[in-house]
Amino acid sequence: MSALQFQLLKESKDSMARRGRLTTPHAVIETPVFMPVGTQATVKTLSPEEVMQTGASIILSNTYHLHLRPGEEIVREVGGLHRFMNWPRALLTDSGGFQVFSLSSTRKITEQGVHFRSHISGAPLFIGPEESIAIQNALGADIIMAFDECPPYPATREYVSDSLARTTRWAKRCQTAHERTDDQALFGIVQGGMFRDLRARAAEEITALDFPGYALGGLSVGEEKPLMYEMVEFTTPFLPKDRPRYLMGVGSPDDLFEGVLRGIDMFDCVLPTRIARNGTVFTSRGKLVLKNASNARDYSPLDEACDCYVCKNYSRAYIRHLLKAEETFGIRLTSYHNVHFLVTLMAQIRAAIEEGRLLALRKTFFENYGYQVE
Ligand code: PRF
Ligand code: ZN
Repeated sequence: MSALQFQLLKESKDSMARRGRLTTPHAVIETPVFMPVGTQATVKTLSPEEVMQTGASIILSNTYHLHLRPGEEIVREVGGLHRFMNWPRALLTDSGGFQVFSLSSTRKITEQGVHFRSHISGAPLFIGPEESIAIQNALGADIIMAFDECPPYPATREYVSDSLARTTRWAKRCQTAHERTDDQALFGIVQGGMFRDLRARAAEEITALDFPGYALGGLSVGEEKPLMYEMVEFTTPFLPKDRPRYLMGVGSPDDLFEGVLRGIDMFDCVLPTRIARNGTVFTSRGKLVLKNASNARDYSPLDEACDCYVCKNYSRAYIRHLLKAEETFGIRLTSYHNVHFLVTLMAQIRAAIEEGRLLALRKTFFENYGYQVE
């Protein structure tokens, strides 16, 4: 029994969108899917029961953070990450490659791996492909990621070319190091920066290694959105149709539509929980900044079109008051609503793919949300 099955249920006729089903040891995941981020083994401010009530079936967590604190040995000892955080559904861990670059200081990259300093203690540390996989095997997520390098943007083609060659060599070492093939699926990551030929080369090299799923890395790193969409559209045709495709670190409402239309099945993003902690919520009519004075006497829900627990029970005025008073319940309510919003949007996208009306849904969504489509 392999750790992961992917069924392609339907392909759109008028776009590259796909409707699929991922079966993992802990959950059956309908795709396209949005994965809320639980960096430190918690989706910030929410209990696992609450995350489940939003409809989420899989959470992303981070190797880098859990290795630094509490350390994978503690997680392994109690029976793995699912039990440690009391989340019974599916988990995906990112490899640490990206976080080492975005969070730690004084990193040095060698063929062996990355030397860096902990952003918590300052201690010198090292993670390479073998270390990342050993940590991810100890954590026990359903899906684990290859250890890669995400080049900065902009970067020269020479840098990106050398970097992607190293990412391919690391990907092979990850496969060799991976010991829990029965219950953990290891995904490959396609890098290549913003260069089409390098994306093509990366996709060919990584798919030749035959992973059960493929991620697009190195996107949403500061480039303009049209360029990101162009790179996604160019790259997905190089990936096998019968494997899931994951666009890493991407997940605003517009990005979800644009990614799905270009053949992406999985997304993760800190956006819903991050903006929630600044008091901003997604609504069907665009983003709402709760602290604005216009909400002080607004007794309507965050979103009239939302049927979540928060929108059924609390007003904009009340939640604004909580945020202004720095009551933690306020950011719990905005976090819950925002995660529910993206998970529900994805369910609407899946239904639209099934019924052949994804482009129509996108048009009405953006007319209301305030963007102009076409
Ligand atoms: N690699 C890994 N994780 C990531 C990325 C990447 O390129 C990105 C880029 N958006 C987000 N998370 N391993
Ligand atoms: Zn709501």
